[in-house]
Amino acid sequence: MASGTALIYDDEMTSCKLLWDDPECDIEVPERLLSSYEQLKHYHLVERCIHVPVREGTEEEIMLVHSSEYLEVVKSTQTMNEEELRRVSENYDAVYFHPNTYRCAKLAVGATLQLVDSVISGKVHNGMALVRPPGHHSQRNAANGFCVFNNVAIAAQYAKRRYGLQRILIVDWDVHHGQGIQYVFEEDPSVLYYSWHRYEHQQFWPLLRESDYDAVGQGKGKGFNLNVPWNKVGMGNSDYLAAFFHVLLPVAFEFVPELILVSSGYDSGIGDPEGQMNATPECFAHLTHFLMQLANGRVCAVLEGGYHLKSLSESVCMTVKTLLRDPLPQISGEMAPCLSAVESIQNVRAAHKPYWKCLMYEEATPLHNLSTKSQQMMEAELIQTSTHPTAKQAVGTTNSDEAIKTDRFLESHMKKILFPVPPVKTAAAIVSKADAHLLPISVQVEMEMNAQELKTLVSAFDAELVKEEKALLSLQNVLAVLDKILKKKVCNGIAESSVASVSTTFALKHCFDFGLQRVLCIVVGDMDLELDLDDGKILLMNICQKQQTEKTNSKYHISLNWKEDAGRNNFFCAVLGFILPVAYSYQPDLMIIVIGPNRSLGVNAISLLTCLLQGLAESRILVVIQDTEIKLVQSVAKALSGVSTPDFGAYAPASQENVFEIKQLKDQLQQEWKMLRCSVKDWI
Ligand code: X5A
Ligand code: ZN
Repeated sequence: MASGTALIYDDEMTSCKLLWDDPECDIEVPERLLSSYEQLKHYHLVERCIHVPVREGTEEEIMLVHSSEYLEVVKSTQTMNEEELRRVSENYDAVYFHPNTYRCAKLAVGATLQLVDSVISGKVHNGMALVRPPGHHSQRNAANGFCVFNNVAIAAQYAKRRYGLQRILIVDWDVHHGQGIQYVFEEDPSVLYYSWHRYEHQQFWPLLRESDYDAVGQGKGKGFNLNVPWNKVGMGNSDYLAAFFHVLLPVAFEFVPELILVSSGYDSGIGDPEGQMNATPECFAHLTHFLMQLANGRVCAVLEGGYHLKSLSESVCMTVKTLLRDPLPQISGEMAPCLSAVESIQNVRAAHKPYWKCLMYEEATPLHNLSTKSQQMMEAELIQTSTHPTAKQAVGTTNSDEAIKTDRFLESHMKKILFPVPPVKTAAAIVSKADAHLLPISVQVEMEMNAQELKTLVSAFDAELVKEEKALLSLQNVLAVLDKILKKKVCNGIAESSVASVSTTFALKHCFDFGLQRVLCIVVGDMDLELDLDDGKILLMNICQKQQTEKTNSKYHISLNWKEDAGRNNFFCAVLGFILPVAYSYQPDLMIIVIGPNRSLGVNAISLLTCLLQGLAESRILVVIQDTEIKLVQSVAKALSGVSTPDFGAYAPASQENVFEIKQLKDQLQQEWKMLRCSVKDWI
C-alpha cells in the first residue's frame, strides 16, 4: 500500500520572467513559486512530504501533445535576444518568452511526469508539482495564456501510453478555461475533462464559444467534457462546493477514474486579480478531500495559475496539507450557492443528461432560452442577498489596495481556521478485544474514568441503566471514545455498543454538556431515538427501511426511506445530491454515525459515507456500531483512519422511484438547506 505525499519543486523554474512591459502578462512572476514554497516551509509541510526531483520532459513526451514544428519554435527562443523574443511572443495570445522559458517548460513537463510516475508506481499515494510555466491553455501548435507546454495534457497521454490507463479524470479548478486540454481530449472518452471558469457569457478571456456548458465533447468523446461557466464574478466556497456535489462528483463516481490529474490553478481563489472570485484557501482543502475519495486516492495536483501571492500560497498549503491527510478546517461563509451559479449547474446537468446515468432523470431543457427571465430573477436576488459580493467592483480603490486588503484578511483568516492537528487520528473501543489487531487503529481506548464516576454519570442520565452490566459497558465504550474526540486527543473513533440508541442519546447529552452547538447525527438502520429536535442543536438524518408512519415536521429530522434492494445505485444519488449538501449547509461541530439493526446500506456504502463526511467538523466523527460484524467494523475503521477508500466498481442507475423521493425531499427542503439547490425553479 502506497503512503506519503510527493512534493516536486525546483527553483530553476523561477528563472524565466517577463523582460518588457506587458500589463497582460506581468502577473506571471517567479515569486509565485517562491512564495508558495516558502509558505509550505513555514507550515512545516515540506519536511512531511517526499521530495521527488524534477527532470526535463523529453521531446518525445512533449510531442505526445505538441507538433514538432511548434517544439522547434519554442526551442529556438533559447538563443534569442529581447527584440526577437518579443516578436515570437506577439504571435501568441497572452504569452511571453524568456531565454530560459524552454528549459523551464521542459522541467514543468518533467516534474509533472515524475509526479505521475511516483503515484502510479505506488511510491507515493498522491502529490503536488509546483511548476512554471503553467500548461492548460497551450495547444498543439501554440503557446497561449502564459502556457508553453500542456503539462497536464501531456501527463494524461503519458499515463495512457506508459501505464495503459483507461480512465483518467482531469479536474481544472483554475479560474480560466483550459481550452488547450479540451482540444486535446475532445474526442477521447478515456479522459474526462472537468473545468469551471469565469465566463460572463463569453465576455471573459479567452472569449470562446466552446467554453460554454454545451461543449460536451465530440464523437466518441461526447459526455466526457464538462464545462461549468461562471457568468458572474464573486463565486465562492458554496458555489464551488455546489458544482462538486451536483456536477463533478456524481459524474466522476460513475466514471470510476484510475487516476486524477488536477489542473490546480488558484486564480479561482479570493483576492486574485484575474478571477475576481471569493473562494477562501480552505475551500481547496475540501475540493482536494473529495477527489481523494476517487481513483484509490491517486491524485496528482499540478500548479497552473494563481496571481495573488498570499492567496495562492495559502491555498497551495491547504491542498498539500489535505493530501497529507490532515483533518480539514471548517469551510467558512454562508453555505448557499448564488442564483447564477445554480443556473450554470442546472445547465451543465441538462446538457449532460444523455451521457450519464446519474443525470438521467434531469429536466431536459437547459435554461438558455429563459435567460431574460432568469436575468431578472438574478437582479432580484442581487438586491436580496448582500452576502454574495457579486459584481463587486473596486470603487475608488486601486488594485493594490484590494490586494493588500486581501493580504490582511487572509492573515487573520488563516489564524482562525488553522488548528493544531490531533496527534493520533482514530480511537476504538470494541468489545471483542480479540479482534482489535484486525483494525488499523492507532489507539485502543482504555477507560480513563473510574467505574464510580461512570455510574454517577449514567445514573444521572437513567437510573435504571446502572443495573445492567452490558449496557454499562456499552456506554463506557462510547463515552471513552467520545471523550478523546472532544478533548482533541484523537480526531475520530469507533465504539461498539449493544444498545446503540441509548448510547447515542447519552453521547449527545454529553456533547451538549461539553458545549457543542451543532451535532449531525446520521442513523443507518431502523432505530427510534427519543430526542428533542426543536432547538437545532441536533440534525438527525435517518436512513431507514421502514416507512416513517408519522412524518415529523421538524426541519431537523430528515428521514430517507430506503428499500432493501435499492443498494448502492441510489446511494451516490442520495449521498452526493442530498446528505452532503445538507451536512455542509448545517456545518456541524461533531458528527455521530450510528449503525443500527436492519441497515439498508452495505459495508462499502457506510464506509464511503464516513470518508466523505470527514470534510466536516474538522473530521470529528464518532461511529457507534451495534452490529459487531467484523467486516463492517474493519471497513469503517479503515475509512476513519484514512487507510483506504472503499471500492465501488461499476455504477448502475438508481431506481426512478428512489431518485424521485430524493428529488421531492430536495424541493421540500432546499429553502432550509441551501446547498441542495441545483435548479432555479421555485427560486424566489
Ligand atoms: C494559466 C493562467 C491566464 C492567462 C490570462 C490572460 N493563464 N489574460 O492562469
Ligand atoms: Zn488561470
